[in-house]
Amino acid sequence: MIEVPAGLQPLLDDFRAGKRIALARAITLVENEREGFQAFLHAVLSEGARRGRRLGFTGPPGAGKSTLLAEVASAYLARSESVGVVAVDPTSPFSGGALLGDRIRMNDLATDPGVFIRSMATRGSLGGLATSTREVLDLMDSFGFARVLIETVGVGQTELEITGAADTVVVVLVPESGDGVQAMKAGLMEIADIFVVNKADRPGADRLIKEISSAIHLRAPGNDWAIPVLRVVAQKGEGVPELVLAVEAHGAWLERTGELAARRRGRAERRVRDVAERALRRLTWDDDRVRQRLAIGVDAVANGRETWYSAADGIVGEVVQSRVHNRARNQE
Ligand SMILES: Nc1nc2c(ncn2[C@@H]2O[C@H](COP(=O)(O)OP(=O)(O)OP(=O)(O)O)[C@@H](O)[C@H]2O)c(=O)[nH]1
Ligand SMILES: [Mg+2]
Repeated sequence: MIEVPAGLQPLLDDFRAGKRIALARAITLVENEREGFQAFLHAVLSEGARRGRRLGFTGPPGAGKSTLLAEVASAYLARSESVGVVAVDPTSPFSGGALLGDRIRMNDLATDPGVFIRSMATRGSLGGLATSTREVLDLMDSFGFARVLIETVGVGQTELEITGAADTVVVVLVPESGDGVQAMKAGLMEIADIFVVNKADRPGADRLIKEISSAIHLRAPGNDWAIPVLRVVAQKGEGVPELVLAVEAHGAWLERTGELAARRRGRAERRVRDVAERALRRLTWDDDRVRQRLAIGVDAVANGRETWYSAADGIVGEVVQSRVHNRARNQE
């Protein structure tokens, strides 16, 4: 699994040489889980800790996340920091036009040679989405961007999970009625490192800022990062320099307190477990004897002679047996 197939070697060379086209192809390789994708990831990730700072933007549909992300990206580009962008579009009927809209809004940005933008559509399988998005972020990191920006719509658990892959999470809300309450319900309160009240050119911004600020005070003490609530008009770039400063301050806090290392460790643990569990699943169902045991177990359950508990127990027993057997054979 760790050996990169010979066919992928040219792609690996181009990726290492920093060619954009190779990054785009590598992302496709990973998204489609084509043969050798894990070996490819292993190869580029084991080359050292080239880690970009990851900044996530989340919030309700149409809150101005893309507009804001483009502004923040421009600020980084202006100081010669390269930027990778991953925009995740949920395939929800409510945001059918999101991809096209993002393309238009990010157009100016996309012509800058310092930036690389990738949109990903969510798939049917929830786990699939979370997994491949994380891997695309890994690719972005190892390609060597100084900053990796992620946009997700804060609508469901999966989106929250992806946002959890960021070092700093910016939750973008707008003064439309009930947004603050909505945010708390959607679990956005728990994941925010920075709040942005965008579209502050519209009425109700002050009330929302107050609402969020008092909700923050109700949160459990002990966390000594004071979550800022920023007033922003992304369309005009107002409040963007303050946001960039807040992101820096949060980054410094993460490092000072050891929280950055803790978050990355937590992420690493989830990833190792994920990959190990996937490998175990493959190992289980790729084994002929296990599949035979499954068929027998299913019949027995259908006839009322076994329950799924005893049948599953039999399968686990078979997997262990099979491992012991293989190990003994390998040692001969
Ligand atoms: N009035 C006002 N409109 C804004 C502001 N920022 C963005 N918009 C507009 O809000 C609309 C949605 O902006 P986007 O940046 O696409 O929002 P989004 O959150 O990325 O949207 P989705 O990705 O579709 O969820 C666009 O028409 C923007 O021009 C702002 O500060 N004030
Ligand atoms: Mg968007």
